Amino acid sequence: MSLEQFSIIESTLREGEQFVGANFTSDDKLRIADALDEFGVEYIELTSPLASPQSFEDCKTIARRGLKSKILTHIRCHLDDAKKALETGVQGIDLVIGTSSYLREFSLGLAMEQVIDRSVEVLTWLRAQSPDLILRFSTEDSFRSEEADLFRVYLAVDRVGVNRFGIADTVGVATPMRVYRLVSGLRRMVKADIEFHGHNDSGCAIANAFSALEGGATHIDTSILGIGERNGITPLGGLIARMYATNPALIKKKYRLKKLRKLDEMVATMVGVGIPFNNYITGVTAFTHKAGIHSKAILNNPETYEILNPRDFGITRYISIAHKLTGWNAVKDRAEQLGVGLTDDQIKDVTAHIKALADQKRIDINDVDELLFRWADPPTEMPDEKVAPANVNAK
Ligand code: HCA
Ligand code: CU
Repeated sequence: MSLEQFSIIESTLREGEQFVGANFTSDDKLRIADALDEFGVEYIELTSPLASPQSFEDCKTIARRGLKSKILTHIRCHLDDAKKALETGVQGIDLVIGTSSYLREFSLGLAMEQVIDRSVEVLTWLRAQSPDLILRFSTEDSFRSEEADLFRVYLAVDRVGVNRFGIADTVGVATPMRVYRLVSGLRRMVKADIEFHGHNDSGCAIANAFSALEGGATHIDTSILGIGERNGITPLGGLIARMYATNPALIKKKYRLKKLRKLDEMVATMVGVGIPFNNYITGVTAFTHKAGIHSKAILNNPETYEILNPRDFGITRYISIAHKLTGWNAVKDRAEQLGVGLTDDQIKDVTAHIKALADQKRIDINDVDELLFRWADPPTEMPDEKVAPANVNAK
């Protein structure tokens, strides 16, 4: 059910602000919020209004902006935080408190009983102030907390009437199986929505988010490019790739996928990083095919080696042909792009030549083009005007 009905809580403007390179101005925040809204995320989470005076002002401005995405802010479990958050006019407040012994001992200095009492106190107060506020309660470091402690605090808080429970893999220690077990356990106990927030320290953030949905979670936290503390959380694009692979029609309907590339590029620039070459969807090699066997099949039917259709994301696939693994079908396609008429036998000859040349040195698309023109009958000079490399919008 959740795989069809999930919502994204986009936390670039909260968890993402905790990325070492992030230092968003008010204007940056508005640009990010507007772009996320256009993309179609259901919720946007903002840094606590207590973080700084400007954070408070920005929360108010974004809350009043009339975006379709619901605006949330994120606070500690303190009455003072709750009061300030209410003043911002956001639609929902995400509360978090540490429940692992690490955080209770070395950060909060609270026993589990005190964690429960404080959570109930703050949530009860908030609920009394505003019956319509979307209230979320989350346990920081859930996967290094005692399961019995988690369920005790969840049940106590459930009686106050929270809309959503959060499970947070704060240190990136969880695995898909563990996430599935914890989420489905909670799913059986409470009726409220369930959110999963997963860090990526051991590379499981996307898989864990997916597993959470399979276990009955309803909301997933993301940030653009995954930015956040340390190496960050489930990336928006990665979650989109994962969910599209399961149900393309749903994802195409829910989100404006062609906006993803601009979002990734904009935030990469703002925080001073490049988009990794192997990034989901927007990485420079995400739709590049190389080996001859792959290229041939891609030219016949791209679904042979692609579960994501680049066109849905406004991106073009690319077939790389200037190397020793090349194949004659891809070389033929390039000859057709250049308008060089060669028979299949001739193309096979050129291909053998390309491979031999690539064994000697590193070659590029210009070397291939030159060979193709030379093989033409009569041989033709390569024109000055270059034909763009073999972007393939295969049949
Ligand atoms: C933090 C910790 C947090 C909170 C997640 C949540 C985490 O405040 O930086 O509110 O569910 O990873 O535990 O991001
Ligand atoms: Cu986090």
